[in-house]
Amino acid sequence: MKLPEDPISRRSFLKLIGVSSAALGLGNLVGCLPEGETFYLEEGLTPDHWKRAVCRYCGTGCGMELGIKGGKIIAIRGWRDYPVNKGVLCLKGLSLMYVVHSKERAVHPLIRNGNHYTRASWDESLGLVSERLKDTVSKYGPEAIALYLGAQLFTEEFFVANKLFKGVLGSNNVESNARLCMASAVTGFLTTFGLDEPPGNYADIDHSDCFFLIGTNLAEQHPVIFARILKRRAANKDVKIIVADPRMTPTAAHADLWLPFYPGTDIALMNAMGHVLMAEDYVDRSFVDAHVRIIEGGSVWGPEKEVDFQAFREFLNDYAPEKIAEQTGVRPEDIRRAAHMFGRARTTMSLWTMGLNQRLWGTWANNVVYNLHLLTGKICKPGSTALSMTGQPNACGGVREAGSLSHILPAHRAVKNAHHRAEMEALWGLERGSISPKPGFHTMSMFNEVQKGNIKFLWVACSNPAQTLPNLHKYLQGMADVFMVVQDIFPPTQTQPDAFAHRTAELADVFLPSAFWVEKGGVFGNTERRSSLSEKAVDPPKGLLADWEIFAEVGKRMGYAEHFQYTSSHQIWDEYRLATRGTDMDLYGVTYEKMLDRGGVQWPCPSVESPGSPRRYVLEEDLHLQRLVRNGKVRVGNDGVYFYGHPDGKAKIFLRPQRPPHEVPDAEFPLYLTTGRVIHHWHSGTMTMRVPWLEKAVPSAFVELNPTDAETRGITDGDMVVVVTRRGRLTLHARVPKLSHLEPAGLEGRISVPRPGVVFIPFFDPGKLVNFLTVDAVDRMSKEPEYKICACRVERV
Ligand SMILES: Nc1nc2c(c(=O)[nH]1)N[C@H]1C(S)=C(S)[C@@H](COP(=O)(O)OP(=O)(O)OC[C@H]3O[C@@H](n4cnc5c(=O)[nH]c(N)nc54)[C@H](O)[C@@H]3O)O[C@H]1N2
Ligand SMILES: Nc1nc2c(c(=O)[nH]1)N[C@H]1C(S)=C(S)[C@@H](COP(=O)(O)OP(=O)(O)OC[C@H]3O[C@@H](n4cnc5c(=O)[nH]c(N)nc54)[C@H](O)[C@@H]3O)O[C@H]1N2
Ligand code: SF4
Ligand SMILES: [Mo]
Repeated sequence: MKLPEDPISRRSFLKLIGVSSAALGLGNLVGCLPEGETFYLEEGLTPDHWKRAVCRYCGTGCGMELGIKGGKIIAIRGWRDYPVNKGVLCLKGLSLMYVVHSKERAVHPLIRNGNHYTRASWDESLGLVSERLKDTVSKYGPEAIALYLGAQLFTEEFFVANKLFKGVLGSNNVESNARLCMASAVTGFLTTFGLDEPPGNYADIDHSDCFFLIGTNLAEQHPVIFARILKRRAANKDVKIIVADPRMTPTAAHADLWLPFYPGTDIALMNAMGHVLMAEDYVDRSFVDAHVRIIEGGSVWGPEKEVDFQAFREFLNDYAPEKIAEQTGVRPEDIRRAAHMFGRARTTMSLWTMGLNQRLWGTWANNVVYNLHLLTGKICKPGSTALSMTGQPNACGGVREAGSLSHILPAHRAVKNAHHRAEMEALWGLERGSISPKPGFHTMSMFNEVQKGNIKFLWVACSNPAQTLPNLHKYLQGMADVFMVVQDIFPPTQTQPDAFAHRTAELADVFLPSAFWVEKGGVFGNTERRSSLSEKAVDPPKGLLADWEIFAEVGKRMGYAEHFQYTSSHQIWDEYRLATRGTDMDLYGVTYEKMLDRGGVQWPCPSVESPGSPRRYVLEEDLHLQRLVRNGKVRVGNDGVYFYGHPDGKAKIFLRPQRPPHEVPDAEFPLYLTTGRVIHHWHSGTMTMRVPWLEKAVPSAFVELNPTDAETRGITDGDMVVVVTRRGRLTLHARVPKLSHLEPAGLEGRISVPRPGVVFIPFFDPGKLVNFLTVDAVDRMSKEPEYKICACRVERV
């Protein structure tokens, strides 16, 4: 198959893939390359050899094989027996060759000189970075420096970056963009189970009879996982899919039941499902009695009060479907139907992403999903689980596991814990007391400190915060004023059209180009606790270093050479394995060789001989639990389930009430604005906007309106409109799908439409920054911003 460049063949390309998907029983799901097919850059090319890699886009973590000829990638196919994707790949994964071999790749370090950049040598630019870092620490202390990393770096790169900042320089101001993404999932795990990361895995999909998808657009954002779900349903007619989302998305279009609630009312919706499950006795009382405590905890991390089952029943009484129908905008009979499907199915699996996490009450929303599974005992069994889907390839591995947030250290250790600090200091060969006991700034407060001038040195690697932070008007000046190092694969080019602008790089004082994923190799840790090795496939453009080499080089130049004597990422991984040994996320048994051989390994994996742990908290499958039992630390009952994250071995059901979002519509701003993604583009678009057929398919941002809201404003499809919030305004074209009714069967392919009262704008377009409009209010527990909800008005230009 040839990868098309013009829009005509792009159309036939999509059709081709669509047809193949239909043959797989996937209906009108487009955007996936089926197993067994290969993409060639041009017809007639034959690769010299093939290399195995793991896709660096989403947190699905698909295995792929790259065909190489003359040092270039010329073909891509799915890794056939890879357990995650079994040979299937999506559009983004396939577009790799256009990004890696783009003529616009950054190949020289640059140093700012007033309004323009001068090309600099590595020696000069790394010298400047090291000097400046040293001066800042000695003048203002370690709290005046900060490092902001993207969760698309390899685990080894995070490990070295943490060693440099938290270990050697004594600054815990290390954050990752996963704060904007997975932080509420983390606090959800920590409160309910006591430990981060999920009990179940993707394999549960193949055993599930009911899927509850809430606040996730899998068909566009995790297409390979959605394909796996559709395949399950195609093979088993009793399987049902429920989609709860304020928009009719391509995901919802495939649903058996769509629940179109108003943004921010999903806690009420899920509590109402809980009410029905309770009232109609879908409860697994013996599971609850054995494994669950019920907690009333209205406050943030405040004191918790244990209550009895009756108190939970009474709490849910306020959420009878009839009582919350008006507030949520969902018909009571639909909520009942959803609860029946959830409760009646032999096995039920929930999946969610940013619709629940990027919220003022994101942690609570995560808790409430777990409530439904704990109440019905539909967890820790094949096909029954609640799986928080990860956004980026290494938000689990590099960020959460390797400790790349300002309050944590590698392997689920805490900055505040003296014993944990001492362990890391010993492992890193540092003096006792090198790591500061004070957590650093979380992302939004970090950029606030930049704005206030308290942070004097900011280093951004593999992220584009000047486009992707919320409420941007508040933070851009700070980023322009601070001394900022930007490390990216695409440069600041001020002569380009807006569509290719790099909003962060263009504010840099020093720009460092880095090698791309397939040019360096390393490990990603995906949604399901799977660590996978992606091999180096091709050489980087001449002179480029891997991100970890840049961090190590700066460490050496600052006078800490003995701590950064690495010659390969393999060495770094082996040091990191030791840091995890004996912990609940034991990776000691996960070697480079084993990851390649098996297609990734799921932790806990305490020994080189052990296969890893597909399901957690289940004696039969969880190697950490087996160790605890062997050592006489815990005793497990007949069903083998034990939630060892909490001292009493029980998970918690929390009584979480519905609360309003930060901003709700009013007379002046009568509509909800929600933001997110399209299948064609990755985040800030630096990579996918450079793929001709993706850029042509969706060249610019748009605002999606329901036909009823468009009609009352005299807006028709394609009109230029202005969207206004309390923080800013944006002019863009309107997308008004022609739909007279909103039923799943009425929607085809990629079209989506919000429910009445809601509009949607994607954030990929550097020329139309929707983040001038969004709010920067954060969840009080996770500190994740509420990108998903604010109030706006829309007017014709
Ligand atoms: N093509 C593509 N794929 C990607 C990415 C990409 O940029 N492009 N990014 C990756 C990353 S990092 C992430 S985090 C994931 C994100 O993946 P998703 O979370 O699936 O995608 P989003 O578009 O951010 O938002 C998901 C849904 O939330 C809904 N929503 C809006 N308001 C609410 C609400 O109040 N409650 C609920 N429950 N839902 C609401 C929106 O209508 C939307 O359909 O995608 C990953 N995959
Ligand atoms: N309005 C709105 N805003 C959002 C969201 C939303 O839903 N709505 N979602 C939020 C979420 S969930 C996320 S995850 C963030 C993502 O936000 P960002 O991380 O800021 O966005 P990316 O475009 O992924 O930035 C990655 C950068 O790394 C560069 N890069 C790629 N590979 C490498 C490499 O190997 N090394 C280096 N050094 N650089 C590399 C790319 O060119 C790009 O500039 O956006 C957040 N912002
Ligand atoms: S689903 Fe995600 S990991 Fe898989 S090919 Fe697509 S972007 Fe890559
Ligand atoms: Mo994300």
